[in-house]
Amino acid sequence: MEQLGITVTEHILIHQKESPMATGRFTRLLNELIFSAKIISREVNKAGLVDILGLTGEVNVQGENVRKLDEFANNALIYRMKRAGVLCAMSSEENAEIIRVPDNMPKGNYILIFDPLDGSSNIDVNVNIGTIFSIHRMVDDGEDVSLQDFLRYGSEQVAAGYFLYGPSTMLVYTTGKGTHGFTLDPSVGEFLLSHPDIKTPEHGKCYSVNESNCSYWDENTRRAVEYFKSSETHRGTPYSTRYIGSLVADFHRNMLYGGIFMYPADSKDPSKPRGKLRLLCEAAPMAFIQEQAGGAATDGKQRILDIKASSLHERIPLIIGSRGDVEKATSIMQGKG
Ligand code: AHM
Ligand code: MG
Repeated sequence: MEQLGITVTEHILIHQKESPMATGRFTRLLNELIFSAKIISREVNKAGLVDILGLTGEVNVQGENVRKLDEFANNALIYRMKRAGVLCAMSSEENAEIIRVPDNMPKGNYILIFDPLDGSSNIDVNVNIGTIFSIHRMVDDGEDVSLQDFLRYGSEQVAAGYFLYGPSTMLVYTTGKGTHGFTLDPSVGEFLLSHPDIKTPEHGKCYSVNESNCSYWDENTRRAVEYFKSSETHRGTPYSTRYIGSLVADFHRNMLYGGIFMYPADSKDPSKPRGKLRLLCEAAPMAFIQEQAGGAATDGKQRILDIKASSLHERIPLIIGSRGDVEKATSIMQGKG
């Protein structure tokens, strides 16, 4: 019989025997995320056709203008996930405070952190955007959920992933047993396994960084980027620049082809001295996914997954991608060359 493909749920069930955390509740959580992402994907796909593009006129907690699709994605996720019966609280890039599941709704012991629509500057121009998620368990089931349940090490995540809204919609996720990619087949409405056990090449051919910020970088950061533009690379030729400005899209390409993505500290820019990307909803989940694909992620000093968050919306420098390239960049950034 023709191979009909493996859905995400089947994939979880197949691996359930190896994974004690793959309980029915986790499958439920993932299925609710998938349903939310299908709804977001539908809106993204018709974005040019209806009056949903453009700014809402509000400013989010990060001080950025909120775009309509951002708000739609945020509301869809909060609405669905509150009712999933498996979470006790959530945190969104768009909300200043944690979002608790109300007492009149069924709760579980999972914590969900998400960026509802990452790469929002690309929404209006039909370029890839994504949803990033990170899942933790409560520190102590017996206690009421608190901020401390969110301020965790990345290494404590039980799962992380992203949905990429591109020419096709993809889900890439890990539960700590490899990184797996699924592509939405719109004709049957299911994500089918398309990229089992993704492995990032040890070195890549491209570097991704917003180089217009270079006057804000310190000298070692500038030297690290210069290295990838030189004939000193392991290839003996410069890497190509590839920068979309959508973390999910830049990350996805580099993970599959090999390469390095950097959003370093703009130490001389008072508006983002600690980098731009958020530790909990961007850097930590991407680091988990990348490590499970054989790559690496640091803040230029230490492994991202070894960093404990000190606030919900903490920003952090991010150097992520092929292990050999990340190690080289980190070494130069530490002044070791
Ligand atoms: P967002 O979550 O508001 O969309 O911001 C995060 C995005 C990332 O997707 C991307 O890597 C980065 O911001 C691009 O920033 P810049 O435009 O400064 O290069
Ligand atoms: Mg983002």
